[in-house]
Amino acid sequence: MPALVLVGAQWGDEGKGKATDLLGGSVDYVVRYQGGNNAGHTVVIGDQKYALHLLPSGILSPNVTPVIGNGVVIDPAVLLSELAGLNDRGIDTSKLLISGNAHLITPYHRTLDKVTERFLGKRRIGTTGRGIGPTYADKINRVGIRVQDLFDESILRQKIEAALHDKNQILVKLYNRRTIPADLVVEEYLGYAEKIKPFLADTTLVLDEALKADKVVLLEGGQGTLLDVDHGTYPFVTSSNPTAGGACTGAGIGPTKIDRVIGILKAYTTRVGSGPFPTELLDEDGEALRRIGGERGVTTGRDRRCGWFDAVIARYATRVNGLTDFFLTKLDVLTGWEQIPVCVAYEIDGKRVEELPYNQSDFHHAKPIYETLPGWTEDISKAKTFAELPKNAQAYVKALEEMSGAPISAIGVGPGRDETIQIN
Ligand code: 2SA
Ligand code: GDP
Ligand code: MG
Repeated sequence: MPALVLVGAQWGDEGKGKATDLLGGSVDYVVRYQGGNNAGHTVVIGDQKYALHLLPSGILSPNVTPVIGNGVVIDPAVLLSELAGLNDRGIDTSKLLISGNAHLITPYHRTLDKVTERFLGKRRIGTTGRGIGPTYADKINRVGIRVQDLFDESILRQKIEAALHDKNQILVKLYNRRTIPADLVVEEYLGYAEKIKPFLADTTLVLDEALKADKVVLLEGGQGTLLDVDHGTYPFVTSSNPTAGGACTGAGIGPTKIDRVIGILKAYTTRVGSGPFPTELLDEDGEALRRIGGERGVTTGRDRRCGWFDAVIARYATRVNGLTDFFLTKLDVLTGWEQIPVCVAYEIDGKRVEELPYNQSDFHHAKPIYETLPGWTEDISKAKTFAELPKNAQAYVKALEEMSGAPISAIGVGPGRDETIQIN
C-alpha cells in the first residue's frame, strides 16, 4: 500500500482526525495537503482530547513523520502555538516537515476575510475568518508569500510591500479600515523564520524517497468534498481542493502512487457556514443530532447545522474522489431513534433526480426524497464486531453502503480510538 488518501465525503467534520489517528499505527507519513487552520480535527486518545487545526493528525502517533504539504496555507503564529500546546502535553513534534512552497497567511489576509464577509451581509459564505480565501486568492494571483520567503529579508519585504500597496487601498477606500503598515508585518514575519527553519524541507522529494522505500504515506484532507472549490457547493465552499485530486497537487505525489482513497462519512449530515443543505433539519430532530453528536465547530465554536444522511451526496463523493471504501462514523449518535429517514434522491421541479445536480439553483431547491429505516435502542458503543450490532443497525449500515457506491470498511461507535468496528 504505497499512498492512501483520506477525504471528507460530506461538508467536513466527518471524523477525519479520528480516522487518521486510527491508521497512524500502520503508516509512516501523514501529510496535510490543503486548507489551513480553518480545519478542526479532533482526536481522542484515552482520556485525552486533542483539537488539531494546522498540524496533521498523525503528529500524535510517535512513529509517524507529519508533513505540511505545499497545498496548505500556514498562519505561522497559529503553527507555533499549536506546536507549543502539544509540547506542553508531552507530544514530540520534532519530526514535523514543512514545505517551503506552502503559502503564508498574514494579518492582511485575516482582515480581508473578515471585512469581506461583513460586507457580503446575508450573502456571506460563513467562513472561519482565518484568512484562508484571501491567502489562496493571492497564491493563484501569484502575489502570495511563501514559507521560503521568510529566509530572504529583501524578497519578503518586497513582496509584503507590493501586496499591501493594493490591499491597503482596498481596506481604506472600500471598507473604511485603517492601513496595515508593511514594516510591522515584515518585522513580525522575520521573527518566525528561525523558529520555522528546523522544520523546512523539500517535502515532495522526501515523500518520493519514502514511497520508493515502500513507506506508507497517508494524505489527510482538511475539509470535505462538498467544500471543494471545484466540486463543492460553490460559492459556499473553501478556497482549495479537499477532493482526492487535491491530494496529488497539495502533496506533490503523482496519482499512480495512490492505491486507496477512503471517504470519511458521517451516519447523518452536518454543515458549518452558509449554503444549500437539502436534508437540513430545523426541528427537534436536528437539535437532538446536534446535542447528542456534540456538533459544534472545533475552530470557531459555531453550532453545526444537522440533517439526515444524504445518499446522493455520498454517491457524488464516491464519484469525484474515486473512493475505494468508506469509514462510517458516529453511528452511535443515531441510537434511540425509532425510525431513521435517509435521503435516497431529490425532487427538483417535480422530477426525481438521483445524482447531485451540477446546476447551483437546482441544488438550492432540491427536496429530499426519503426512505425510512427502522432504528435501534441498544447501546452500540461497546460493539467490537459488525455481528455485535443490533440487526437494525446492521441493516442501516448495509443500506448506506448499497446507496453510497463503495464498501464500508470501518464503523465508528464512539469518539475514542478503540471505539471502532473494523470490517474484514
Ligand atoms: P473558510 O474559512 O474560507 O475555509 O470557510 C469557507 C467555508 O468552509 C467551511 N469550513 C468548514 N466546515 C466545517 N468544518 C471546518 N472546520 C471547523 C471544524 C469549522 C469551525 O472542524 O468544526 O470550527 O467552524 C471548516 N473549515 C472551513 C466554512 O464553514 C465555510 O462554509
Ligand atoms: P474532522 O474535522 O473530520 O476531523 O471532524 P471533527 O473533529 O471536526 O468532528 C468530528 C467529531 O466527532 C469529533 O468531536 C470526534 O471526536 C467525534 N467522533 C468521531 N468519530 C466518532 C464516532 O464514531 N462516534 C462519536 N460519537 N463521535 C465521533
Ligand atoms: Mg472538523
